[in-house]
Amino acid sequence: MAYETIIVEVEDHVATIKLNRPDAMNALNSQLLRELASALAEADGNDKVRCIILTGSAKAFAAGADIKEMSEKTFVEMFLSDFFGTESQAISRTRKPIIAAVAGYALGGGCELAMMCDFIIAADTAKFGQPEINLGVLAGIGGTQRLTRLVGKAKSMDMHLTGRFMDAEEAERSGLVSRVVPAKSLMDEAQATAEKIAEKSLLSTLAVKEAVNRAYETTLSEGLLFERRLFHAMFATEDQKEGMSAFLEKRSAQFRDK
Ligand code: CO8
Repeated sequence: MAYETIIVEVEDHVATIKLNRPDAMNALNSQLLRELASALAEADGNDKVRCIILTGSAKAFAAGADIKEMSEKTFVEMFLSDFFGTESQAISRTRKPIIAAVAGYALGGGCELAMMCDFIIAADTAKFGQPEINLGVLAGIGGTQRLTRLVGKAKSMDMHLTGRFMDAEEAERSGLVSRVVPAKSLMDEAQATAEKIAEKSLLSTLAVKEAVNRAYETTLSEGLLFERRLFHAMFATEDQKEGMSAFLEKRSAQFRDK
């Protein structure tokens, strides 16, 4: 499918989706989010793809929802269209792992989009923020919920109430990003990480994603049971036999997603 606001490339087993609205710092408008949801669904359904990278430009991952598109809207329009609701739910439904590779600004909806991914690798130039308060609104696609779970209440309140930006080093220290790399190696690092994930059994990969995400949705005892049952279920797969035999035979495993 042809897209206007994103660029999609598939290399080996990795689909890279690049946000591409350079004149607007990759601000997220309805078209971009629709296209992104569609590209993610395509990647999810493409048997060749085993991991997805979402990225922006050197200057901006995304500087937030498109303020020009939103500024004149009424409550009735926002509510009736469930503005960004369908698209953001579609993004979160992606089953394959998504790595956000973030350089430059990830603000407002841009920070929220990065947090919808499974983990964030940040360039040392990355700047995260939830500055919606400066516009007389607040985060609307998960910022108050996901940032709080990732960095805790104190820092989340600080970010949302002051609108200040967090640099990459603070973001790593706070648990928002999994690692920080020099800007020039961001995409190589993301690609190498995605390829490493792509080598695993897709069965375990999808199970890991479901189990970790379940930690946000349920009690500890239910989550532990869910994880244990998934672990038991893996023993119905050929990949479990292959993975454990390969270890014992001191060779690398050849997973077949069976
Ligand atoms: N929307 C639209 N256009 C934008 C946005 C944006 N969020 N951010 C930047 N741009 C545009 C600018 O208007 C400018 O365009 P032009 O050249 O036509 O004037 C161009 O990008 C370059 O921007 P700047 O000249 O401002 O570049 P600077 O380097 O001086 O500053 C910043 C870069 C710091 C990123 C600055 O542009 C900025 O502060 N941007 C806005 C950040 C912001 O407030 N983000 C939050 C937006 S609201 C939001 O995300 C809500 C999400 C929830 C939606 C929920 C729906 C249910």
